[in-house]
Amino acid sequence: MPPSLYSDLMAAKKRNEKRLAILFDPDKLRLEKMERALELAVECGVDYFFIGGSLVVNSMLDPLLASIRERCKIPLLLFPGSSFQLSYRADGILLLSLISGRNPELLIGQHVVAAPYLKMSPLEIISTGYILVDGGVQSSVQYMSNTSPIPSGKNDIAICTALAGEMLGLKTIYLEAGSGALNPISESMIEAVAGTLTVPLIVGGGIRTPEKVAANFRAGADVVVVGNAIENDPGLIRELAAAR
Ligand code: 1GP
Repeated sequence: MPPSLYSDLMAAKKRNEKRLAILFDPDKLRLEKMERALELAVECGVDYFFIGGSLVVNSMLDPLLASIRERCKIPLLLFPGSSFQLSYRADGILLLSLISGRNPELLIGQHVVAAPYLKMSPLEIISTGYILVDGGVQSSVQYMSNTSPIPSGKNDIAICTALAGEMLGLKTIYLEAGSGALNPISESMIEAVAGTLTVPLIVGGGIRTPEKVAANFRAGADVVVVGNAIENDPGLIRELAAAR
């Protein structure tokens, strides 16, 4: 049996090896740009593709997963905005519980609906404590989830939320500033949260430069996620990958 995505991620964390994830939102995808992004991702050894978005109103999810799989073996992880965004064609799913919020649907409700599907599926399930932090502009996640993000300067709240998530058994913690955030998660918050966790820390939202990727890794992120910046300019993948 191949090693699981999660044990591989934990092993990488122990070796202090960093991972880059590219987020494809099926709604925003432009095919010509995706082709280029895939080529470069393979060439540069990108570690994961995360697939999902806050809405996903088109029916592109299955065809998108199939067409990426035809072209490369980079692991495909669903990053679903709702229980409608599920597919057997991925390798795994970040099963997100929005632990920064107090919306029961996103803490446990949608998970109950999705559980029978997931139980039957071949997907590897990686439970994830999803923590939304204020990124300086109202994000789609904030609006759609009807929750308040953690204020960007409140490292203590982020630490306690992440710790509670780990204590509840969640396998990773994801600090999210929201897609297109003006202010990505601060290095000081990443450092504070990473310092208290034993599970892998994923960071995303508003990350646009290799310098920022490198700074996030130095601060303790195990996985950095970039979406918009690559959708705009797939050529950036080379520099982002070199920042690991
Ligand atoms: C993934 O939402 C982010 O965590 C992606 O954000 O699109 O701003 O890179 P960007």
